[in-house]
Amino acid sequence: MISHHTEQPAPRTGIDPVGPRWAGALAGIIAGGAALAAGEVAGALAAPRPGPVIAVSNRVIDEAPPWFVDFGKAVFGLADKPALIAGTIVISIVFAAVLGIVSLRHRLVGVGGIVGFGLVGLVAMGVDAQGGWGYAIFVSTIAVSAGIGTLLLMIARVPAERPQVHTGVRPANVAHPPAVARRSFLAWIGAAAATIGGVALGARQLRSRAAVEEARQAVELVPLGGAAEIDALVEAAEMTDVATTPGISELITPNENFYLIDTAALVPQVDPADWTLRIKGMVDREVSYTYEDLLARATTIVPVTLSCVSNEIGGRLVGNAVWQGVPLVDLLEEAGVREGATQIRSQSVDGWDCGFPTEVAYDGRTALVAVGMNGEPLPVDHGFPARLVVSGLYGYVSATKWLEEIELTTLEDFDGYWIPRGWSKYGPIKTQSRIDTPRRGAKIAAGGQIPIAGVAWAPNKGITKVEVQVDDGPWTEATLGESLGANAWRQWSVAWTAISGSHTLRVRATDGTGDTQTMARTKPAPDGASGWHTIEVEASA
Ligand SMILES: Nc1nc2c(c(=O)[nH]1)N[C@H]1C(S)=C(S)[C@@H](COP(=O)(O)O)O[C@H]1N2
Ligand SMILES: [Mo]
Repeated sequence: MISHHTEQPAPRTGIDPVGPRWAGALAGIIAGGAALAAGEVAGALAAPRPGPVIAVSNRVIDEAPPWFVDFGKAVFGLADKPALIAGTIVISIVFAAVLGIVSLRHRLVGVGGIVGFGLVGLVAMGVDAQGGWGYAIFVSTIAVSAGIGTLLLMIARVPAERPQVHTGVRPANVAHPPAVARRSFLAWIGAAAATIGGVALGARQLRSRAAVEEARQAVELVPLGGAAEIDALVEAAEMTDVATTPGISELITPNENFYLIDTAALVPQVDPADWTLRIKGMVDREVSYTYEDLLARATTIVPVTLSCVSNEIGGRLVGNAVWQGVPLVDLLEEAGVREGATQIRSQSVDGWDCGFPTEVAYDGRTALVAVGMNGEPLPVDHGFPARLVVSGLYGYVSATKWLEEIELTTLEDFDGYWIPRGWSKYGPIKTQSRIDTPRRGAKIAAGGQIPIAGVAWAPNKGITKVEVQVDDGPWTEATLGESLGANAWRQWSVAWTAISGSHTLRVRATDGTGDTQTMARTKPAPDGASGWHTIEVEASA
């Protein structure tokens, strides 16, 4: 391990006898890369269990303070997860570079650092809901061995420091031996980097075998009589003047445009062939259902608007889809809910959970174990093979994706994932309305008639009235689109002729209980934003 250049006494010119830092850093980076790639390939052998990078990213999402997560969402938007994964890799690489530099003098510290690095991954994979300790030890051992081996191999090849030339003229004969060592070192680094790239690609390839999209494509939803009825209803509703207003939200949000919110760094891949839904806890008998069981019983089909509690006034974290599934109470009845079971807790395969009062499921509203979304099996991103959809509750208390377990418990005994993170225990959706067109800040032509239009929702209550106010004028009642039922949002439109100048447009909705949205503005935390969506536009001749 001692390289040739230490045979000579160290010159006193400030030359480091153990090699330059850049070389140490490179050796460390390559060692870190080798550890990551080896860990990922070992992890991919056990896919869909999460590899070390995803497991660590999952822990960051779960343990990070809310401001960190909010910051990530604000800066990266929908790309917040790829950004988090990239961040995990970058931090690992920087750490590895530092370890490499330290290893130039203290190899044991470098080795210890890699072991520490491996322990972080081990714990992350061990505690992950889709991981496990045996798996974690297997993957970490392989990763750490590859990391240490590569570090020692590379450090031993670090070239001597290039002599510092104070005269500004490089002595012709001095440069050669170090140059050869440097070239050989870089050749080793290059070869290792290529190997790491290959292994990483292999890991990706292996992991894609665990993807369930193919299994999903093969699923056939039960064709329902009701489906044709709903299709006809939707088709008719889509032809009204309100629905065809340019710029208005589509009545049914296509799956690929439906907002996505979850804490999974990598979308869980659940093979329906080895999946069951269990109902347990305060029940007379535990029951479990296979995917086939649920498919055969998924005879309820209904449009329901789903919203995220984080949706800002005027925001886009809301969508309306036609869900197909099994009524939740049918399954609960088969298990037999015991006296005193005041809360329904549900959990996903990746360990996320939430809960809502049992009485909500029994108050007559639509509450489904859903297997279909807009005529297709649930998209993998939206919870394949099954999820909960409870009309009138925000997603964070009800809409568990990749559903695996329903547990009857009490309100006191359990708080869902988001409750200790600052969100309200109860999450009824607040009645809301949004102006889709014109857009905020739009420049419009004065004198001509334009539509002001959008959507309003109060799932489980329904929308009965939408009103629009221009500047401080009177509230004008909008024309409503066809209703798809009390669970679905309603499109609305008003014709407006603007005079030159800037204008403030406001909207407010009234729901089926007769309540009109409050003008009092609140932030989304802790129980959903309130207030009227208000925008400014500019009209000119
Ligand atoms: N497994 C799991 N299910 C989950 C979540 C999650 O983080 N994990 N997030 C919930 C939240 S906060 C919302 S708003 C909805 C969003 O559902 P969507 O992504 O299908 O729009 O899913 C809910 N179900
Ligand atoms: Mo949410």
